[in-house]
Amino acid sequence: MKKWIPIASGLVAGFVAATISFADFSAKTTTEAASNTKSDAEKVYVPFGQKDDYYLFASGGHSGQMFIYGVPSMRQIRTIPVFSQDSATGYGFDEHSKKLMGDYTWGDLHHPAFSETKGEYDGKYMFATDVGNSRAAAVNLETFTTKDIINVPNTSGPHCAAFVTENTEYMFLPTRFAVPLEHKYESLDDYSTKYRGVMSAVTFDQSKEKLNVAYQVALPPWSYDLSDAGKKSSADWAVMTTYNTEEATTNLEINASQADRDYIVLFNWKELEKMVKEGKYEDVGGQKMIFPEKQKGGIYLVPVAKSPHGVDVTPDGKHFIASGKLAPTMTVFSFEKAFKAVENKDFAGERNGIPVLKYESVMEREVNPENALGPLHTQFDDKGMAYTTMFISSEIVKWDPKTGKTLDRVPVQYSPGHAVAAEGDTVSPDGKWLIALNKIAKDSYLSVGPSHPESMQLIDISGKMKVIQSSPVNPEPHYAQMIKADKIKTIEVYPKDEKNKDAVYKKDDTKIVRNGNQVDVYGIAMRSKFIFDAKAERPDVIEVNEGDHVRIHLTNIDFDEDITHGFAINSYNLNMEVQPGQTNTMEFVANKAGTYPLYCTNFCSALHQEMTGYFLVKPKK
Ligand code: RUQ
Ligand code: CUA
Repeated sequence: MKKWIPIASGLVAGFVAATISFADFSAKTTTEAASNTKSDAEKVYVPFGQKDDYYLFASGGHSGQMFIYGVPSMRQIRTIPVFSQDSATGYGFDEHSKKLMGDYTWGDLHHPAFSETKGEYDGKYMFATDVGNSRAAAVNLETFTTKDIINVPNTSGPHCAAFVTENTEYMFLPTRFAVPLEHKYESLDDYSTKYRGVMSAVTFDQSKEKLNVAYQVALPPWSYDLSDAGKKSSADWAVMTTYNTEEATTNLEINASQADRDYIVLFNWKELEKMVKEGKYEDVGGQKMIFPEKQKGGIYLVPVAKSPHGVDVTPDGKHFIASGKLAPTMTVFSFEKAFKAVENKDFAGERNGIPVLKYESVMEREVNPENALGPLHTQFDDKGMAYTTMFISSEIVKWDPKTGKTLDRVPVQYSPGHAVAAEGDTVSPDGKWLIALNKIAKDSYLSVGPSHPESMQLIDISGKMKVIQSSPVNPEPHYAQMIKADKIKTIEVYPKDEKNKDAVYKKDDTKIVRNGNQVDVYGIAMRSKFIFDAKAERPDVIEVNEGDHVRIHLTNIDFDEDITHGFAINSYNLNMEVQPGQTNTMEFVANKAGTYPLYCTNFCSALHQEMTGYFLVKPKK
């Protein structure tokens, strides 16, 4: 396979035009594939009756969803709707999820992050942010459902998230786009003075399953790209990369790549927390906003080669590694050196009121693997070795952060953004499997027209790196995390909730209650019928008047794993799922008179086709 070298003169052009020379790769024919050694095939083959060792949670990008795969089989198991409507599960149609989604119907989900305990994934929750509509979400991993979504005020595009601290104290959401505080109108001529990049510290209350913005920091009007929380000795700290410190307001492609250096923002969240406790903040639209130019301490800048992208903390928490994007360099920085520089006030001046640490004082080594271009993100194995994606030269480079020595490299097809190793960003990576999350899949799968899926290539890292499996994935895996399968403890059925006023578990308790033009249906779904009012002549019929405000509460009383029911009303654009034991509510105005069949959308028994009824809407006159 020919190695791709950028033909465009500058690296900037190379990155932008990194649509790569595809000439030499085409999908292997079946015969060629058969020549794969049997052991490779065996490694990824999970026979029927056995299960995968890992769950992979992949970001679904602008699909607004999260995709769940098994590893090593690379078979997709589930899609979790988070920021977008999903008629398969009724997400965005039933009351709870409609409320969560508010006025939005889509999202751009980046960077899923597991909740952590002592720096290890604990398998309880998954968090993610929405770059498209500036939200954050929490997904419960007992049920694989979205439990909370918040709009994050004062921010635009929290791309640089979510990365949680060692014990899920916070996740930090710095933003990609600078905007004036409170989203006010301000001329772009006043960009440098009126615009801000805001970092939000978000907490999650597990008992209430609620997210909350604890405080915010008004950072300079730069773009914040990626972040990572410290570990062990650096656990109180977090780091994030910036670009466009030029404060360009147009043609960023060129104007944001002028300066030779941008910065890593280094902050101590314990210090910031203390400032908030001491009242050292201002109220901005109801948020506690820290202004670093007024409240000194806790935030520092570390110069780094221009327009960095990823920044990753090593498993031992001693170093952070910035990846160049436009500079072909991984820069290893030392937390210890940074702490010393902070302590000794070893500053090289200030930028926007924030002290700048001296590059030489904090930098430990610059690593430039030969011909490797476009380093973006780094993951780790159990020996502390680093695996960095090379977007432009389309490969993964394995190297030793302690020596900078290149140890191995493997080409991938093509243009990897992130990569993910098994538990690869925890304090104890497993040292098993690495998956390259490739932006371009050209030639890898059967063609589906001009646009292709993205590709995830499974790499065996137990010896010399080798790609041994590849799986298409829908747009767009910005990042993924891989967790040991036995850490996830799902429930089989929703437990009875006698306190839930909407729930009905006995046929005799079903009823239709009218209050003025408000109609509440307390019904049951079971194999293979709906019962809305057991005492009625036709228990599976709901009759209302045109204009009535209708709430249909349905409880699935099949306490039997996987016996899920759907509930749709023909031509009313409504569908929701009621999982085993679950109570779900659908709310709408019956604004169309007529006769509308209702039916179960999930094939649940041999008599599923019989699981129907009628929704009758009497015309006004
Ligand atoms: S970014 S390809 Cu949305 Cu994580 Cu680096
Ligand atoms: Cu219930 Cu089909």
